Amino acid sequence: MNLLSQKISFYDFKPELENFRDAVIKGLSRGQKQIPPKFFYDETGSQLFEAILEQPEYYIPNVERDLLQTYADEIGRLIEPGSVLIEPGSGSCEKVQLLLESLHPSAYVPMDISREFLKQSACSLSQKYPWLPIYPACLDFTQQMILPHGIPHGRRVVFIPGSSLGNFDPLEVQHFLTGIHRITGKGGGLLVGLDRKKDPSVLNAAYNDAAGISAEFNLNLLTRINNELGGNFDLDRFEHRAYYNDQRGRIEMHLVSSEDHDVRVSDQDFRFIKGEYIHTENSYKYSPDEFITLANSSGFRLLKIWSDDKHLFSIYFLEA
Ligand code: AVI
Repeated sequence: MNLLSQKISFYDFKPELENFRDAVIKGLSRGQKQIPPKFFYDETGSQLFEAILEQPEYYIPNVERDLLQTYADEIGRLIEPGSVLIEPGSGSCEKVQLLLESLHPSAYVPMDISREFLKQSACSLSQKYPWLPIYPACLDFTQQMILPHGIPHGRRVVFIPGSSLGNFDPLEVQHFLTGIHRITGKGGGLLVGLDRKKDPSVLNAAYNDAAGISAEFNLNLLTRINNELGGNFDLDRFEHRAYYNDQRGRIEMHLVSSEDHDVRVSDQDFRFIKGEYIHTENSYKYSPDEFITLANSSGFRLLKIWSDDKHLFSIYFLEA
């Protein structure tokens, strides 16, 4: 599909991918071994993540979809038709489609680090919504938040669904939201979908699905290291562990070594002792008060919050 035949203006800010090898070597050399969760998402990892979204225990997508569908008109009125809608980490641009008819934005700015995926998603979105001007921006939104030139005037509203803010530390979230405040300007909006604190048994089940997909997703990181960095991780010597850390208010994902052994990656040896683990992900859970306080400290004030009956998940609309 030719981008020019559609209302698409593609901007490539040429994001520098953090070198996978450097990050892995650095992470495995630390006292507490760790690898950042963004490296989960090679092709297999992205497919496994899509499969997680289908697991009955992983309630987030269904609850968020129901909320967006139920309150789309109200959300549309609050955001105001004619706004410019910006989505960092837009991926397949699926969730925004639940809002487009009621929002009727003057432009949509999907942002993603994955160039081809961004182009494809923008093209199929444009086919479904030919009236919508789309300005896809290829960038790493955790490193740079820049808007493409030429986007229409109008209220700027940033959309962050899927609880993706939960994968950052609260301090990082505060910096990130402050950066968003800068680009929306005073009067701009922020629409966030974020997972809530709840009975730990519900959380533990969500990250330890019975079909074992979360475990496969976590362990795939080792397969990726073996394939791309010439590693010799033996997947039978590592176990997936995910549990709710009540003190920190977050799910932690680990890969735990089941015995003492050495692993070689890119010509470097790393010693694992039995029970030692690589920390691969945090997924913070927020009570509404906690998130509103955090957003306030970045200059946003709450206008409206929508939650499901079981208080599993909330969608917040805030104003800059
Ligand atoms: C992408 N992110 C919001 C997911 C989460 O729930 O933290 C990633 C995930 N990790 C394991 N399951 C899902």
